Parts: sequence; structure tokens; C-alpha cells
Amino acid sequence: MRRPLAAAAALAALAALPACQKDQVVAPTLAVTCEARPGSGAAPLPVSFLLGVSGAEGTFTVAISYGDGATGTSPDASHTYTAGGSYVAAFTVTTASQSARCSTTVTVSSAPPPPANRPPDPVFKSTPDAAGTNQDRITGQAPLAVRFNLCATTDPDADLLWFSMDFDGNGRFDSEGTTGVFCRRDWTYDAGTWRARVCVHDMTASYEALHDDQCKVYTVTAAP
Ligand SMILES: [Ca+2]
Ligand SMILES: [Ca+2]
Repeated sequence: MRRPLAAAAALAALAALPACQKDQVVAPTLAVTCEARPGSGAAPLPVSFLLGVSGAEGTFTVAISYGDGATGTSPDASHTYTAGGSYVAAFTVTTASQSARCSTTVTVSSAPPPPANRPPDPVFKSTPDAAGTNQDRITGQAPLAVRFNLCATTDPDADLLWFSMDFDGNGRFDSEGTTGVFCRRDWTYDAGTWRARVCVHDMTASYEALHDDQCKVYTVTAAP
């Protein structure tokens, strides 16, 4: 009879415990903090985030809204803001039974516009030297061999240059091409007076002109 008595005593002891004992094991509160590093700067601005999570029961997942339309799930990943603006980056941390959210503001100033492309600085030379007020008159005895030389032309942006030359003044370029032989061309003139037009412009690597031609017109007089 002792065992049942002992069991009854144990039950009595349990019953004597406060009824709410089980409820007093309070679930920890999930708390989340977040910080942007840096919190401001000029675009494009790469930002790292410092996420602090406490009180999570078990594993948690993170849903990130960077405020610029981009989303993510990895708080360790940095995010680059490409345009100026004020962005609220929000982090939602979720466990099986908890959820908490924090947000932090990132202020991005607009990037300064890229410097405008500038035209080349043309340098027109000839052999024989041109004379006259505008250094544009070439004279000699026919057949008159003239070398037009624009090879000293430079571009402030180091763009490719395109040289075109109309030696006989008929409106059609007789020589066109980029740096190399095309910046320095020879033409032999028969007797007469000719208008030679030599031009240069800068262009992109895909040969799109960046500026209009800069030209010089020579009057070439070849005496018979
Ligand atoms: Ca240029
Ligand atoms: Ca021509």
C-alpha cells in the first residue's frame, strides 16, 4: 500500500504548484536592429547593413526591401544605390513563431554628370608651308607636291580621330581614315589654282562622330 500512497503524495505535490507555472515560461521577444554603413554618400553608393537579431527562437529568415525596388534575403550582402534619393531599407526577420522588423534610411546624393566630351584641337600643317594672313596659301611650280599633315592634332578626351581630305576641291573627300597614314597625305597638283579642304573630327570606338568636322581650306596655286 505504500506505493499508491507515494503516488498520491506526488500528485498532491504537483497540485500544490501554482496553476500558472507553465505560462510563466514567457517566449523571448524577437528584437531586430539595423544600421546602414555608410548611411549617406554619392551615387553609386555601395552600402553594407549591420543587422542585430536577439530573442529569436530557432532559425530565422530575413526579407530585405532596399527601398529602391530591389529586394534580398542576405543581410551580409551589400547593396549599391545607383541613383540619388532617400531610401528606407527595411529588414523583416521571421522565425517559426515570431516576426520583427526594422528599417534604416540611406541618403544618396546624385552623381555629378560626366564631363562633356570636347572636340579635338586641330593642328593643320603643310609642306611646303602655307603663307598669307590665314596661313592658307600654298604656291609652287607644277607639278606641285603638297603634304597635308594633321598628325599633331590631339583630343582632350583621347578619342579616336577621323581625318578627311578633299585635295582637289570637288566636294568629295579623296582620303578618309583614322590616325596613322590618314593624318598625313600627299597630293600632287597640276598647274592651276585649287582649293584643298582638310578636316578632322573625334569619334567613338564604334566610329560615331562626336563633333562636327573642323576644317581648313587651302588655296593651292601651281604655276605652269
Ligand atoms: Ca573628344
Ligand atoms: Ca576630291
